[in-house]
Amino acid sequence: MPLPTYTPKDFATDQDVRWCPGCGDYAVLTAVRKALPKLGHRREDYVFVSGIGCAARFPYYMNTYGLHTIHGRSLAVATGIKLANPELQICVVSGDGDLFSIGGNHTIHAMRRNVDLTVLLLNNRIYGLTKGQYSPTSEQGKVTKSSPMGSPDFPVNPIALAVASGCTLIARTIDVDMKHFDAVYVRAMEHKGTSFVEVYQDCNIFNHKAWFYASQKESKFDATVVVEHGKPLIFGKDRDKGIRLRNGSPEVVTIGHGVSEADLLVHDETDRTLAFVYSQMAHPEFPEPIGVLYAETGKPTYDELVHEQIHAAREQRKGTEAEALQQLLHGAETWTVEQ
Ligand SMILES: Cc1ncc(C[n+]2csc(CCOP(=O)(O)OP(=O)(O)O)c2C)c(N)n1
Ligand code: SF4
Repeated sequence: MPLPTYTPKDFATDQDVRWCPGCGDYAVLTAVRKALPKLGHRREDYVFVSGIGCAARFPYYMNTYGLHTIHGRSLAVATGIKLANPELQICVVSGDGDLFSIGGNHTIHAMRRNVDLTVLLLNNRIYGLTKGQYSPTSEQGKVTKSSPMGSPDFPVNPIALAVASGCTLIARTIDVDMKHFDAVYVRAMEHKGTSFVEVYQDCNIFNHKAWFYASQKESKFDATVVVEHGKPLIFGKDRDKGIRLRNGSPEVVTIGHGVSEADLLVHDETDRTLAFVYSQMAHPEFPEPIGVLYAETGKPTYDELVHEQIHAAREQRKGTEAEALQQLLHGAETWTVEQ
């Protein structure tokens, strides 16, 4: 059957969107609804899965299948859904607390297993829903109601963690940059394997302006560098600055002062070591890399491998499914506990 021609409206629900006015989650919701019609799947093939938090309200607002699960368990549930029906297109949307604190374990394991799904981390560096406690991505020294003397924790680095966990597509984008978000999101959803997108998201109530250096036009050209495969890392309002590698470490240089474009680092999205280098580039010392930082194709996905085993087990089986179950129940792997 030919695919219906969708518009963003087809993905909207009749639910009142209950985020605070000005929250960055609105822009992400709009951008996701705009991107889905380009992906070429039926609406009923999408499943949006979330944990608990403000960002985790996302599935209510998408006219697709969806599950609002429990805190930190979105990826465990999403993995189960993918295994049960590998045809589904799964997008997990949740916050930094949900995905990196209580759910940190599941995030690592989904990534290392290369489950075929997309994770959208709406990173506002705070717990929004529970009213502004520090989160695993909050900067050290962050003063909140739960850390009146400043958080003693050093933050988790989501991109470095994704690199270390073996994630096969790793990207970063910003809530207000809809065009950039769109390109990155389409790429992530089309990727076979785990794709992870860190979205710098403004929580204008509890952590306003946390990412303004990267999102506002006065500062973003100097504070970020957009990476594109095969292109040199050039940035700055006048596009006169670049990144050079020296002994494996990045260095900010000014083009024209004994440095030419040919000296600059050229983005190679297939280079995991480079992705780790990018994860270490932090404002204000460096511009922060934005875009698809790493993409690996050809690695088998968890769901494929599990289904290969199911297929192989069925091939080896003699008789009907019912007989196989009986064989299993009466098989050699049973024992009697003596009184
Ligand atoms: C088991 C459990 N522990 C704690 C909570 C309380 N809780 C709800 S949401 C949340 C964190 C939300 O922060 P984040 O994931 O960053 O999402 P945001 O609200 O900022 O979008 C916490 C700690 C809970 N609901 N369940
Ligand atoms: S508390 Fe923050 S993250 Fe939650 S809806 Fe309000 S602005 Fe958005």
